[in-house]
This record gives sequence, structure tokens and C-alpha cells, in this order.
Amino acid sequence: MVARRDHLQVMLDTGAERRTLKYKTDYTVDGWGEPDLVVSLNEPAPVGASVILRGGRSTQNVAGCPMAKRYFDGCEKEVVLAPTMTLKVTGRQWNWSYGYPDYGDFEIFSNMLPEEEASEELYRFEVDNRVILPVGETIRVTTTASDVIHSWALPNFAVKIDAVPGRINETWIRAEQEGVYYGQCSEICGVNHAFMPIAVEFVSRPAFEAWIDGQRSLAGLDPMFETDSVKLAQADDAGAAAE
Ligand SMILES: [Cu+2]
Repeated sequence: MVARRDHLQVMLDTGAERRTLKYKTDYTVDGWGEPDLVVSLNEPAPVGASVILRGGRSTQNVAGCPMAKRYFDGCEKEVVLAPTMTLKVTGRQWNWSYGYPDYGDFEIFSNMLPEEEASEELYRFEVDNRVILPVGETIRVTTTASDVIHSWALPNFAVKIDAVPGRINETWIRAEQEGVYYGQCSEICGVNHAFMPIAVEFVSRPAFEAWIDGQRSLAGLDPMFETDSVKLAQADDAGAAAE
């Protein structure tokens, strides 16, 4: 699904050049915010040219590019998924903090759960605050560190990227299924190196937005989405306060 004009980029690649097409001048779109998005070119693409869609929130165009096939039958297809958001990871002795620069100036700290609070299988993996991310979207991940070199490693995503003080490294992750994925700091960083796990939970877009609004409210910021679940949570709080 692509809900917003600035989340979709349409390009024409003739082999000799690649240019970004202009909305309305070169193409029109039907179905903003709906599962099926129809992109129509005002002029047919030249024979042999590729039409390239970048749309980070699209989930239709992942495997085998069915969306591109459906709407650009006869053209070569290539679909590139642009990131919809950035996760800023900071390693520190000895926990991880996570910023969400697209969603406000707040940061969460993720500490290992002590042995008595974690389940037996997840001791040294489970944390008090998991990273929450939307499923089906490409997430840009930047890493840095506040003291010594750490490494943010998430084996399910084939990610192991150094977090270096004074530098920013960049990678990306994307999950097609909701769930929790675990990793650990993978660069010896001091006596508690073995106690800085990583837990990333992918949730639906509405659940993510509700979580973001919850974090914003903790940071004293106004809600960005005003989702139903946040309203419900606030109603519960009000109910609890009244009791
Ligand atoms: Cu570390």
C-alpha cells in the first residue's frame, strides 16, 4: 500500500539513462492508500525500457514483482524498496539505545532482562524495551557508539555492523512477518559485553504507530497518529485514575 504521494517514486530506465518521472505530467495514480495501486504512464514506455517503482510502504511488489507485472505488462521490471524510516542505534557500555528520528526527538534504552525476569531460553537475549518496527517496510539502520566499539548483530537478517564512536555506519533490515528477532553485541566492548542483547519486534503499521504515540507521550510530545489503540489506552488510564 502506498498512501502518500511522497512515498512513491516512478522512474523510466531506457538503458542509456534513468530519469524520475513527474507525477501528473508523466503518470497518474489510482488507489492511494488501497492494496492495489495503479500507475498509468501518460505516454507508453519505449520498447525495451524499464519502469521502476520505489514505494517503501508497498507490500504487493516484493516477491516476483507482481505489482509491476500487473501494471507494466510487457516492460522489464525492477522494483526497489526505499526505506520508509530510520532507526538510529547507539551502542554504549552496556546497553543499546534507539532513536526514531522520523518520529520525534525521543530515545529508548534497551537493557538485558535480569536472570530472574527472563525465561530460561531467552536469558541474555530478552530486554526490558524491545525495538519496535513496522513489518513489511524497509528500515534504514544507522549505528554509532558513545564510548567504545560495539557491533549490532542480528543473525536472522545477516546483519553484523560495527557501532563506532564518532562514526555512523548504515545498513537496512526488512521483515515480512511479525515477530521478535534476537541478537547480541558482537564486538568485545568490556566486562559486560555478554550482557547487551538486541531484541527487535516487528508489528503491524497501526500497532507501530500506536507504540510511537505512546513513546512520544512519554517524551512529552503530542501524538503523531492518534490511532484508535492510543485512544483506548488513554481511556483505560482515565478509567484507572477514576477508580
Ligand atoms: Cu558492546
